[in-house]
Amino acid sequence: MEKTYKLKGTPFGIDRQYPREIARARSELYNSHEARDARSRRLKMQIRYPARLYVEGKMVKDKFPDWYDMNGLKPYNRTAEQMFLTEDLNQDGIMTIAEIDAVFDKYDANGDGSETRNEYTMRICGTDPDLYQLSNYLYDDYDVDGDHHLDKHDYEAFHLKMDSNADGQVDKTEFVVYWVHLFEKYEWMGVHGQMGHCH
Ligand SMILES: [Ca+2]
Ligand SMILES: [Ca+2]
Ligand SMILES: [Ca+2]
Repeated sequence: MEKTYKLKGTPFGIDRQYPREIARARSELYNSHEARDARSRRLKMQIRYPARLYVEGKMVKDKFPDWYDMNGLKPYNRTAEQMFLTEDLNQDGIMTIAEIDAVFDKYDANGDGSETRNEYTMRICGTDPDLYQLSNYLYDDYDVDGDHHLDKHDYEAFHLKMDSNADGQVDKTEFVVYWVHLFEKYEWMGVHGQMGHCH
């Protein structure tokens, strides 16, 4: 919806480059039996992002049922900056390992000091189901040693990954650059092997 709104007023309705796969799916939808039928009966027909056919406000076809919508996080650099400002608890412009640890404490549902994939992704499901797929990818990134638990060791390693000039500190610029890259990397990734949906 938000996307549709943003596109209003551009000369051809589409102001950004859709990846070819989406463009093709949208064109297939437009030429589908259902769409032609709707047009011939003068019903209200819409193709919503990324490739969903709506007739009279009802979705009749979805080419990417597992699509996850990251538009809510755009622009990524603003989101990343906002994350840094909230997570930099002592507001000194530096993200420490202890501050990263504190961020994850809120996902530690059973309070054992380590966060499992399930605890993390369930919490994301509770706040924003659209981000469930992304949350699985992010968990892979946080869980540097891949043992499906987040603990001090992972926070140290994650801190190291963000510290691009290797001076032992993660400043706002490093943080934002790292996160924009992460968001962009996972934007077109498709469905994570773990699970399609919140459950
Ligand atoms: Ca700090
Ligand atoms: Ca781990
Ligand atoms: Ca640094």
